[in-house]
Amino acid sequence: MTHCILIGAPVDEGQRRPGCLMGPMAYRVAGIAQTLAELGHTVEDRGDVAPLPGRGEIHSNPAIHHLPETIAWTEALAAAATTAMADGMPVFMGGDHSLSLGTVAGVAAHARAAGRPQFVIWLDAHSDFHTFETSTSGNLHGTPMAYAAGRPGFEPLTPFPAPVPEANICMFGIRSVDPAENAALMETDIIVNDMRVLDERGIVAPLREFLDRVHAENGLLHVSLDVDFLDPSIAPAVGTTVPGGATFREAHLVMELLHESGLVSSLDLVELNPFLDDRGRTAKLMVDLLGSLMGRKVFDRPTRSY
Ligand code: HAR
Ligand code: MN
Ligand code: MN
Ligand code: MN
Repeated sequence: MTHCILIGAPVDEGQRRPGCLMGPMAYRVAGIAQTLAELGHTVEDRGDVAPLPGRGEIHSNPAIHHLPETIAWTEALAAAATTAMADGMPVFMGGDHSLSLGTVAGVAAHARAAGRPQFVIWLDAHSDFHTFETSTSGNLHGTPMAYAAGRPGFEPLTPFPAPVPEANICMFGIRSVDPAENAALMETDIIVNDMRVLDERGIVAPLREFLDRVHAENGLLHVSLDVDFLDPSIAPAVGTTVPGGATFREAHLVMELLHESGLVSSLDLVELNPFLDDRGRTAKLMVDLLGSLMGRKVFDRPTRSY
């Protein structure tokens, strides 16, 4: 039994298709709390985070937009994340992926204080490895992974409090990487399981390799699930669809393996844009995936023990 803490993060400023701000409400309407409660967990909905007003920060990269708002969200969400980590398992209901600038900062600060290594699984079509300096779109949802890894180039945001070691970061589902991100990733030890790797090896072996390390090092594991990890045919409600994503079964299998590991300590659900949805199917799928992550099984077979 887990104490699940729902935290709404109606962030819309990290990209240019309005609608992600409706994400938290769509998850509530889709029954996120009931799903968790039916699985035997306790649920506390802390409502939506409200950032302080931005302070007018500017950046020399003219493409960057909504910087003050993003900094305000980052500070507010980092604080909410650190607080929630002391009380249970936070589930951040986004909101676009720029919210992870704050959530990962907050959970990593908690991990450092607890003396445990932080690990991150990034389930996404995109690597989100731009800095404020390299982004050409100026959409800051394309930057949180680089911030969490401690890359320079995020001024005037405060430096990431406790950078996640590169080898503790594992990406799955990657199929859209900009040249600057590719060049930067090549210089790191981040594990990039792009679709080519998943086509060749399947999703189970690379995931278990990583989970075994989290377990061996007694780590805390943050999972960041971007809707566009999924194939657009099953998850249309996202502004940045990329063909060739995870199938329904692959996605549930990832969640089931994560559950079995018992290692997940915090979760982002990001990029849902309910305005683009088809009768709520993407919101419902995301809630179903959360159900698998939190222990729903189709058949109660004996599980692998860690
Ligand atoms: N790399 C592109 C950019 O920076 C696209 C980023 C899109 N990111 C998300 N989240 N949708 O993963 O603009
Ligand atoms: Mn705007
Ligand atoms: Mn993303
Ligand atoms: Mn993405």
